Amino acid sequence: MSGYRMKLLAAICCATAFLGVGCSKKEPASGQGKPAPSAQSDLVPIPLTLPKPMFVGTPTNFEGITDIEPPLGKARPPFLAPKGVKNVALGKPVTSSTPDPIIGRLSMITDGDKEATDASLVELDPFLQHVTIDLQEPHQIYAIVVWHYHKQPRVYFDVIAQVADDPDFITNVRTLFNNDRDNSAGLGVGTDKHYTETNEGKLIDAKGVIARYVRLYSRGNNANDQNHYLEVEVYGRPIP
Ligand SMILES: [Ca+2]
Ligand SMILES: [Ca+2]
Repeated sequence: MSGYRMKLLAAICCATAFLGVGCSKKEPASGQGKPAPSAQSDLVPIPLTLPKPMFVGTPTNFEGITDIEPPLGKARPPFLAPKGVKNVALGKPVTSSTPDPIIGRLSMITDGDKEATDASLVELDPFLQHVTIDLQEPHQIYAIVVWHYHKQPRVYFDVIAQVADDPDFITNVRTLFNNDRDNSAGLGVGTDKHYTETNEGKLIDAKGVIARYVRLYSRGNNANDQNHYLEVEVYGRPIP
Protein backbone atom coordinates (compact mmCIF):
# COMPACT_ATOMS: atom_id res chain seq x y z
CA MET A 1 0.00 0.00 0.00
CA SER A 2 1.36 3.37 -0.94
CA GLY A 3 1.93 6.10 1.59
CA TYR A 4 -0.84 8.10 -0.02
CA ARG A 5 -3.41 5.28 0.36
CA MET A 6 -2.45 4.74 3.98
CA LYS A 7 -2.95 8.42 4.71
CA LEU A 8 -6.31 8.32 2.92
CA LEU A 9 -7.47 5.29 4.98
CA ALA A 10 -6.38 7.01 8.17
CA ALA A 11 -8.29 10.12 7.15
CA ILE A 12 -11.47 8.07 6.47
CA CYS A 13 -11.04 6.31 9.78
CA CYS A 14 -10.80 9.61 11.65
CA ALA A 15 -13.81 10.97 9.77
CA THR A 16 -15.98 7.95 10.62
CA ALA A 17 -14.76 8.17 14.24
CA PHE A 18 -15.87 11.79 14.28
CA LEU A 19 -19.30 10.71 13.02
CA GLY A 20 -19.56 8.28 15.91
CA VAL A 21 -19.07 5.09 13.88
CA GLY A 22 -15.54 4.34 15.00
CA CYS A 23 -12.82 2.36 13.28
CA SER A 24 -11.32 0.07 15.85
CA LYS A 25 -11.72 1.29 19.41
CA LYS A 26 -15.38 1.54 20.41
CA GLU A 27 -16.69 3.75 23.18
CA PRO A 28 -18.23 1.74 26.04
CA ALA A 29 -22.02 1.58 26.05
CA SER A 30 -23.80 3.69 28.63
CA GLY A 31 -23.13 2.42 32.15
CA GLN A 32 -20.30 0.11 31.13
CA GLY A 33 -16.90 0.66 32.55
CA LYS A 34 -18.19 2.23 35.75
CA PRO A 35 -17.38 0.43 39.00
CA ALA A 36 -20.25 -1.78 40.18
CA PRO A 37 -21.85 -0.43 43.37
CA SER A 38 -20.79 -2.54 46.33
CA ALA A 39 -23.39 -4.50 48.27
CA GLN A 40 -22.59 -2.33 51.28
CA SER A 41 -23.74 0.87 49.57
CA ASP A 42 -27.13 -0.74 48.85
CA LEU A 43 -27.86 -0.90 52.59
CA VAL A 44 -30.08 1.84 54.00
CA PRO A 45 -31.67 2.43 57.43
CA ILE A 46 -34.94 0.50 57.84
CA PRO A 47 -37.96 2.87 57.78
CA LEU A 48 -38.60 2.55 61.52
CA THR A 49 -40.58 5.24 63.33
CA LEU A 50 -40.73 5.35 67.12
CA PRO A 51 -43.68 6.10 69.38
CA LYS A 52 -43.58 8.94 71.91
CA PRO A 53 -41.25 8.26 74.86
CA MET A 54 -43.07 8.05 78.21
CA PHE A 55 -40.09 8.36 80.56
CA VAL A 56 -36.58 9.76 80.45
CA GLY A 57 -33.51 7.55 80.80
CA THR A 58 -33.32 3.81 81.20
CA PRO A 59 -33.37 2.56 84.80
CA THR A 60 -31.29 -0.49 85.58
CA ASN A 61 -32.16 -1.12 89.22
CA PHE A 62 -34.64 -3.95 88.82
CA GLU A 63 -34.30 -5.89 92.04
CA GLY A 64 -33.35 -9.52 91.63
CA ILE A 65 -33.10 -9.45 87.84
CA THR A 66 -29.67 -10.35 86.59
CA ASP A 67 -28.15 -9.96 83.17
CA ILE A 68 -29.91 -6.75 82.16
CA GLU A 69 -28.63 -5.11 78.98
CA PRO A 70 -26.87 -1.92 80.09
CA PRO A 71 -28.51 1.21 78.65
CA LEU A 72 -26.85 2.57 75.51
CA GLY A 73 -27.05 6.10 76.90
CA LYS A 74 -28.01 7.42 73.46
CA ALA A 75 -30.47 6.66 70.68
CA ARG A 76 -30.11 3.24 69.06
CA PRO A 77 -28.08 3.58 65.85
CA PRO A 78 -30.03 3.11 62.60
CA PHE A 79 -30.38 -0.54 61.56
CA LEU A 80 -29.24 -1.12 57.98
CA ALA A 81 -30.91 -3.47 55.50
CA PRO A 82 -31.26 -3.66 51.71
CA LYS A 83 -33.33 -0.97 50.01
CA GLY A 84 -37.03 -1.81 49.84
CA VAL A 85 -37.11 -3.63 53.18
CA LYS A 86 -40.20 -2.53 55.09
CA ASN A 87 -42.53 -3.67 57.89
CA VAL A 88 -44.12 -6.72 56.27
CA ALA A 89 -46.09 -7.56 59.46
CA LEU A 90 -48.35 -4.52 59.13
CA GLY A 91 -51.98 -5.68 59.00
CA LYS A 92 -50.99 -9.37 58.91
CA PRO A 93 -53.02 -11.96 60.90
CA VAL A 94 -52.00 -12.76 64.47
CA THR A 95 -52.82 -15.91 66.44
CA SER A 96 -51.92 -16.63 70.07
CA SER A 97 -51.89 -19.09 72.93
CA THR A 98 -54.41 -16.55 74.34
CA PRO A 99 -56.96 -16.49 71.48
CA ASP A 100 -59.21 -14.08 73.38
CA PRO A 101 -57.03 -11.42 75.07
CA ILE A 102 -57.99 -10.00 78.47
CA ILE A 103 -57.56 -6.47 77.04
CA GLY A 104 -57.64 -5.48 73.37
CA ARG A 105 -57.63 -7.68 70.25
CA LEU A 106 -54.84 -9.70 68.63
CA SER A 107 -55.17 -7.66 65.41
CA MET A 108 -53.90 -4.62 67.39
CA ILE A 109 -50.45 -6.24 67.53
CA THR A 110 -49.92 -5.48 63.83
CA ASP A 111 -52.12 -2.39 63.38
CA GLY A 112 -49.22 0.12 63.27
CA ASP A 113 -50.14 1.77 66.60
CA LYS A 114 -47.32 1.45 69.14
CA GLU A 115 -48.09 4.38 71.44
CA ALA A 116 -48.05 3.52 75.15
CA THR A 117 -51.73 4.28 75.72
CA ASP A 118 -54.25 2.00 77.44
CA ALA A 119 -56.29 1.98 74.22
CA SER A 120 -53.31 0.53 72.29
CA LEU A 121 -52.51 -2.26 74.76
CA VAL A 122 -53.13 -5.98 74.25
CA GLU A 123 -53.02 -8.04 77.46
CA LEU A 124 -52.67 -11.81 77.19
CA ASP A 125 -53.17 -14.43 79.89
CA PRO A 126 -50.51 -14.75 82.62
CA PHE A 127 -47.47 -17.06 82.58
CA LEU A 128 -45.91 -18.35 79.35
CA GLN A 129 -47.82 -17.11 76.29
CA HIS A 130 -46.98 -16.54 72.67
CA VAL A 131 -48.18 -14.67 69.62
CA THR A 132 -47.63 -15.79 66.02
CA ILE A 133 -47.67 -13.51 62.98
CA ASP A 134 -48.39 -15.03 59.58
CA LEU A 135 -46.56 -13.03 56.89
CA GLN A 136 -48.72 -14.99 54.40
CA GLU A 137 -45.73 -15.90 52.22
CA PRO A 138 -42.04 -16.57 52.90
CA HIS A 139 -40.01 -13.40 53.36
CA GLN A 140 -36.37 -12.57 53.83
CA ILE A 141 -36.37 -11.07 57.34
CA TYR A 142 -33.77 -8.58 58.56
CA ALA A 143 -35.18 -7.34 61.87
CA ILE A 144 -38.01 -7.93 64.32
CA VAL A 145 -38.98 -5.01 66.57
CA VAL A 146 -41.28 -5.67 69.53
CA TRP A 147 -42.93 -3.22 71.92
CA HIS A 148 -44.45 -5.02 74.91
CA TYR A 149 -45.17 -1.97 77.05
CA HIS A 150 -43.37 1.32 77.56
CA LYS A 151 -45.61 3.44 79.81
CA GLN A 152 -43.20 2.68 82.65
CA PRO A 153 -39.88 0.86 82.44
CA ARG A 154 -40.42 -2.88 82.65
CA VAL A 155 -38.57 -6.10 82.07
CA TYR A 156 -40.42 -9.04 80.49
CA PHE A 157 -39.21 -12.57 81.12
CA ASP A 158 -38.55 -15.52 78.81
CA VAL A 159 -38.60 -13.35 75.71
CA ILE A 160 -38.03 -15.75 72.83
CA ALA A 161 -38.32 -14.94 69.11
CA GLN A 162 -38.57 -17.76 66.59
CA VAL A 163 -39.35 -18.12 62.90
CA ALA A 164 -40.65 -21.21 61.10
CA ASP A 165 -42.12 -22.44 57.83
CA ASP A 166 -45.39 -23.66 59.41
CA PRO A 167 -47.90 -22.16 61.88
CA ASP A 168 -47.32 -24.93 64.45
CA PHE A 169 -43.57 -24.31 64.58
CA ILE A 170 -42.53 -27.83 63.64
CA THR A 171 -40.75 -27.25 60.31
CA ASN A 172 -37.48 -25.35 60.02
CA VAL A 173 -37.74 -23.58 63.39
CA ARG A 174 -34.99 -21.07 64.05
CA THR A 175 -34.51 -19.12 67.30
CA LEU A 176 -33.39 -15.51 66.81
CA PHE A 177 -33.51 -14.31 70.44
CA ASN A 178 -33.85 -16.10 73.78
CA ASN A 179 -33.32 -14.66 77.26
CA ASP A 180 -34.88 -17.64 79.08
CA ARG A 181 -31.71 -18.31 81.08
CA ASP A 182 -33.12 -21.26 83.06
CA ASN A 183 -35.00 -22.92 80.17
CA SER A 184 -38.31 -22.65 82.02
CA ALA A 185 -40.06 -22.27 78.63
CA GLY A 186 -38.50 -25.55 77.50
CA LEU A 187 -37.18 -24.17 74.21
CA GLY A 188 -33.53 -24.30 75.20
CA VAL A 189 -31.28 -22.25 77.48
CA GLY A 190 -31.20 -18.67 76.25
CA THR A 191 -28.03 -16.63 76.30
CA ASP A 192 -29.49 -13.21 75.43
CA LYS A 193 -29.80 -10.51 78.06
CA HIS A 194 -32.89 -9.15 79.80
CA TYR A 195 -33.71 -5.63 78.66
CA THR A 196 -35.80 -2.67 79.76
CA GLU A 197 -38.80 -1.75 77.63
CA THR A 198 -38.55 1.72 76.12
CA ASN A 199 -40.22 3.54 73.22
CA GLU A 200 -37.42 2.20 70.98
CA GLY A 201 -38.80 -1.32 71.34
CA LYS A 202 -36.50 -4.34 71.23
CA LEU A 203 -34.80 -4.76 67.86
CA ILE A 204 -33.80 -8.34 67.09
CA ASP A 205 -31.35 -8.87 64.21
CA ALA A 206 -32.82 -11.58 61.96
CA LYS A 207 -29.81 -11.63 59.61
CA GLY A 208 -31.83 -12.16 56.41
CA VAL A 209 -33.45 -15.43 57.54
CA ILE A 210 -36.21 -16.75 55.25
CA ALA A 211 -39.52 -17.67 56.90
CA ARG A 212 -43.27 -17.15 56.75
CA TYR A 213 -44.20 -17.30 60.46
CA VAL A 214 -42.80 -15.22 63.35
CA ARG A 215 -43.50 -16.20 66.97
CA LEU A 216 -42.75 -14.33 70.19
CA TYR A 217 -42.93 -15.76 73.70
CA SER A 218 -42.96 -14.08 77.10
CA ARG A 219 -43.71 -15.09 80.68
CA GLY A 220 -44.92 -12.07 82.62
CA ASN A 221 -42.85 -9.09 83.69
CA ASN A 222 -41.27 -7.56 86.79
CA ALA A 223 -44.57 -5.82 87.74
CA ASN A 224 -47.08 -8.67 87.20
CA ASP A 225 -47.61 -12.09 85.60
CA GLN A 226 -49.39 -10.66 82.56
CA ASN A 227 -48.03 -10.51 79.02
CA HIS A 228 -48.49 -7.42 76.91
CA TYR A 229 -48.01 -6.27 73.34
CA LEU A 230 -48.37 -2.87 71.75
CA GLU A 231 -46.89 -3.79 68.38
CA VAL A 232 -44.61 -6.20 66.54
CA GLU A 233 -42.89 -5.11 63.34
CA VAL A 234 -41.06 -7.46 60.99
CA TYR A 235 -38.69 -5.75 58.56
CA GLY A 236 -38.29 -7.86 55.45
CA ARG A 237 -39.04 -8.30 51.78
CA PRO A 238 -40.49 -11.00 49.56
CA ILE A 239 -37.83 -13.48 48.51
CA PRO A 240 -35.92 -11.90 45.59
CA1 LIG B 1 -50.63 -1.88 67.96
CA1 LIG C 1 -37.11 -18.49 82.48
